[in-house]
Amino acid sequence: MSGRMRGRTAVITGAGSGIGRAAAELFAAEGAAVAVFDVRQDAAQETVDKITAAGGTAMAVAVDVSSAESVQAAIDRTAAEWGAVHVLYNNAGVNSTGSVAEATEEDWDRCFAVNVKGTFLCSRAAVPHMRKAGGGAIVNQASVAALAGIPNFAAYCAAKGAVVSLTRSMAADLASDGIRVNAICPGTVFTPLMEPLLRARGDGDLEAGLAKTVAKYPIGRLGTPEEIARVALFLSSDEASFMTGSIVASDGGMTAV
Ligand code: 1HS
Repeated sequence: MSGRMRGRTAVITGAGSGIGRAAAELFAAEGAAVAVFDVRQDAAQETVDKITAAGGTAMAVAVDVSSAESVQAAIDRTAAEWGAVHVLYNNAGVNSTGSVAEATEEDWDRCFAVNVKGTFLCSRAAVPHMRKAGGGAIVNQASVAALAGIPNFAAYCAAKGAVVSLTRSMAADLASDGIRVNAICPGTVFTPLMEPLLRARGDGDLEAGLAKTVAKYPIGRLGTPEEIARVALFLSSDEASFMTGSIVASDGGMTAV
């Protein structure tokens, strides 16, 4: 632990599981007070319990990132509790199913509501607090799906592409406020979000789906939540002080080949 987040308040969305939970634990270990946002209160509370058991500071906030009202209330509550919001990690995301020929309108809308609109709404609510604090850092969760066509994942690919474009737009708009905005494009990490895709890829057999997926990764394995969390920590920290508008792949070489 080197205290890279000491004195900072960090909001992490989707922090009740997967990469978000790993990031919440890591940021807290580095000294941040972490607002653990998740659509499931119990999942958020579990993350908070892990953090507090390790001596960190965190609070659980149930929030639907696709709802402007819910997001505004959650961000304002965080700022009221801790006096500031310095870091926002827009990690919450949902999957989609099917190629463009099969995807349902409902699936498409849900994918954009959470992955894209959620990023917009959380950022919009957090920016005034960051301005008040004299600056901040936003990290958006994109995906390798923004950089390469992933079969049977049309809405997700499109939504993550939008997150990349939104990241560049936000970086341009917010640089003068001292707010840096970057995106991570993780390769596949075995999290609850990924399980349905992996199972479908193996025609219902998770092990077969995992093997097919690993074959796409030159490094010979999938990523871990902790590996992506470390990239988010770096981008959120002063170590990345000259980085804004960057789209950072962390994908074991998947998009390099
Ligand atoms: C869900 C995550 O953003 C990864 S997109 C799917 C990538 S892969 O499994 O087809 O390599």
